[in-house]
Amino acid sequence: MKGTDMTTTDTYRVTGMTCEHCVGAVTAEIGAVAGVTAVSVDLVAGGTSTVTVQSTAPLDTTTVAEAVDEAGYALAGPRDLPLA
Ligand SMILES: [Cu+2]
Repeated sequence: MKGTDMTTTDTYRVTGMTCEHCVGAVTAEIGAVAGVTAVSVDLVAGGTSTVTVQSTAPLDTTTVAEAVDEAGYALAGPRDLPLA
């Protein structure tokens, strides 16, 4: 065992979200992924929203994509967003 508070933060882009209900659905689905400790969504209604996910270990992009798909939305790009 090394560190105790290892946290990975990844940023994803999700399209198709339009309101707080969408945010709630995506937050719940991604939040249910094993290892995820926090999900925050920067909503861009009708555009490409930014979803920041914190987890105890690096997540598999496919797993996140499936969670987003489950919520009814689409992952637009994997962890490739440099936050300005
Ligand atoms: Cu909505």
